[in-house]
Amino acid sequence: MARAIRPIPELYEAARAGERRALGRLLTKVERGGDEADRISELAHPDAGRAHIVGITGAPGAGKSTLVSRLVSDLVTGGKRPAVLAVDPSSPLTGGAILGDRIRIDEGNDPGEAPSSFIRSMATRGHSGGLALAVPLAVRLFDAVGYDPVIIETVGVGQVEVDVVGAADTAVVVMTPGMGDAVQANKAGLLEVADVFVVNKADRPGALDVRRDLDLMLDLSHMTGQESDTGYRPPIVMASALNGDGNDEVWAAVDAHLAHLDETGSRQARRQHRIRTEVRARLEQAMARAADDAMNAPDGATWLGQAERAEIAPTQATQHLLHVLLQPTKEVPS
Ligand SMILES: Nc1nc2c(ncn2[C@@H]2O[C@H](COP(=O)(O)OP(=O)(O)O)[C@@H](O)[C@H]2O)c(=O)[nH]1
Ligand SMILES: [Mg+2]
Repeated sequence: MARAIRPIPELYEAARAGERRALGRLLTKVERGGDEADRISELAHPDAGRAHIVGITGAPGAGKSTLVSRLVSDLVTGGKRPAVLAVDPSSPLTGGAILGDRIRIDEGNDPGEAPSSFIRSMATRGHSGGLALAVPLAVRLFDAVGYDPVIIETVGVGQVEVDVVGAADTAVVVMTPGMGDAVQANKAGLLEVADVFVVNKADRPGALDVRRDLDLMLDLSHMTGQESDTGYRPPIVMASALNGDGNDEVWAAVDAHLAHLDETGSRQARRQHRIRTEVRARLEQAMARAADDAMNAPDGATWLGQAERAEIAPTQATQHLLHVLLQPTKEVPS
């Protein structure tokens, strides 16, 4: 029996009323991108803007999922409604899905129950640059339907992850002993984006060395970090996510950073930076699509053919193609 297809505004209202399945459907559309995703963005936009957006990154195996799952339980106990977006740029099958199942089981949520937390893993499914569009939109949706905080967990410490996490209100970088993590983090540019450092697996030998290395690097780089101009130095919190030690301190540091953002007015600056980054990513994607269209358009193909036969220089073909590309074909929506 075919199930009725619910229109997007109806799904959105259901998600706002707490229906998990409706939110899940919307997130699937967000992940797919395109017109439906744009529609969701426009619906969610007026209702969003309240949630504290927290990014968590660190090398695979650092204990991010363990930590996040603990934090989520604590937040729910404290009366919050956290959402987690586990971002994996490479694979559609991530630990995020496993984490989600684990937390759902822990909480005993059933589909009809008002959700106190929501965990979703997201992959690009082969679309490069897709995350740059899908992540901010998924975060906006979580925010709009009432989740706060919205936690973004990444799988690794590549450029994509650094970008994603660096765009959060609060960026948490998780390190562990014995992996040369402090040096790696420095290389990956994490010192610049981190607002809170967590040295996890503090139950293992070498944790204090990581702390010392980090401290030293922060000294040398003369307090880099996004808030350095406001005199903020990212704190280093020792934790053992596995047995829960230091988890309260981790969240206290995250909260303290948010308070700092609010005091200094930097939260608005972060929001603007995020919007700018999202608009740029959308523009770049639209331009890339337009470039392909221009090369396939009859006029464009003619110029391209001439360049291919070396009758004109590629630069000349490009100039002509730019004209084709910039032909106004679509009306600008009001
Ligand atoms: N000894 C120790 N192991 C931990 C701690 N936190 C996580 N782990 C273990 O480290 C492994 C990787 O954890 P996971 O949360 O999946 O890491 P992720 O890849 O960063 O998400 C798992 O086997 C965890 O049980 C900790 O504080 N101490
Ligand atoms: Mg994980």
